[in-house]
Amino acid sequence: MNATGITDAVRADFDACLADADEGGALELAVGLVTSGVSAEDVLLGLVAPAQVRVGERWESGEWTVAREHSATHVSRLTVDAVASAAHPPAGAGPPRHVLVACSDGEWHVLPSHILAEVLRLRGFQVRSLGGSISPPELLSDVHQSGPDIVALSCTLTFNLPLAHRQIETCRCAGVPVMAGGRGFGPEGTWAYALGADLYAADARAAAEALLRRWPPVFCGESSVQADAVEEYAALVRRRPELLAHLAHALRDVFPGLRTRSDGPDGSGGSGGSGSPDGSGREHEEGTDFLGRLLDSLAAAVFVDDARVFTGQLAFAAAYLSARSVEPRCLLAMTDALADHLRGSPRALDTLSAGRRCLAARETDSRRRA
Ligand code: B12
Repeated sequence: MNATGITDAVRADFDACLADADEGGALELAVGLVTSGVSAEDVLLGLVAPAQVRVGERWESGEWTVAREHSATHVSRLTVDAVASAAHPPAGAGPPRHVLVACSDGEWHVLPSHILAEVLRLRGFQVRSLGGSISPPELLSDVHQSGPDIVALSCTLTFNLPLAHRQIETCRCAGVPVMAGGRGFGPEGTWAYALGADLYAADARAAAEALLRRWPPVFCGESSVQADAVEEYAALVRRRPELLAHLAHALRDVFPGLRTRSDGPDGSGGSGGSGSPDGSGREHEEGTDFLGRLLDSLAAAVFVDDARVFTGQLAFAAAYLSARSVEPRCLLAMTDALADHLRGSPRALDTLSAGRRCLAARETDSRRRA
């Protein structure tokens, strides 16, 4: 039992509800905690959020299918809504404090921002929530229409960082400060500050407390993104289709999914698009999506000038592939194939070298443990 009254047994029961897609059981358990006196904030942050981390681990390890992850996340989403409705937010005292909660462009991890929105509401903030991925022009338009005091920007995936930068700049132009949060902004929000965010908080409770401590929010962030890094990033984005086709061809015998489709004469996979009738077209698409995310992580690492953006993604990819009995050595082949094509991109080459070192260290480590 911890200070919140949420015991390990309660956590295990909630995990079981997620595993069985038991909506009724999950809601009864979570709302029951609130009616018995546990704060709704504690239920959201001490029960639902950590359960979602375990959902991610079970998917990553191959124990759960994507469908099972989806159904569990659906139950968590319903639980967040039910817990928020069962709680009584404080009656509005003082001037209204408007927070606009949005996800970074390309980001479909909505639940973290949803939990943040509910926690802020429970603390008396007036919250408008925009859901998943939103482009800078759409964000700007909403900022103009709704007039928030601050934008709370959520980013889970590091390869969305360059897009988050555009959103932060957009808000700055509109005269609205930005609070950033979510795992994508890195340890202690390192990359949030690098992108010019005015404030960072590690979780929803810290976010509410930081805002209550220092209201109204002010501009204090400054982007440290370098012009030559942006240039090199932009070149990588322009070359993405060519690089992806090169990787798909170079790795067709070592990377899952790629070899199952007949190669066209240009090595780009032919013109059929849908692949063979046995469904290998889909596998090919998944394989190239996977490589595409690695390329995007390399570009994001170049953008924020921090190889950890790429090495973190490689570590995830290696664990994901190992859990599916695929030799993570294919990732080393990927760094080599890319290095061959990126001779004119010094930052990308440095980042790829860091990636190689990270993969080599992982291999030594797993050999030592075997
Ligand atoms: C559910 C889920 C999904 C769902 C999301 C559905 C939804 N409606 O949200 C779907 C199916 C869409 C999905 C897709 C993908 N996912 Co996913 N997903 C998850 C999972 C299991 C849970 C996310 C969640 O709800 N977390 C719970 C919240 C509460 O956690 P949190 O981040 O700690 O949030 C707190 C703080 O960060 C903070 N916070 C968050 N935002 C903000 C904002 C501000 C301003 C502040 C101050 C604070 C703040 O407050 C929150 C509450 O305290 C995570 C696992 C995990 N560890 O999170 C993987 C995970 C994030 N996903 C992952 C991956 C790889 C993907 C995909 C790339 C998979 C694929 N093959 O397509 C796609 C990418 C989609 C995209 N472009 O966005 C990986 C990422 C690993 C990596 N290094 O890249 C993870 C970590 C899974 C894993 N263990 O491997 N995913």
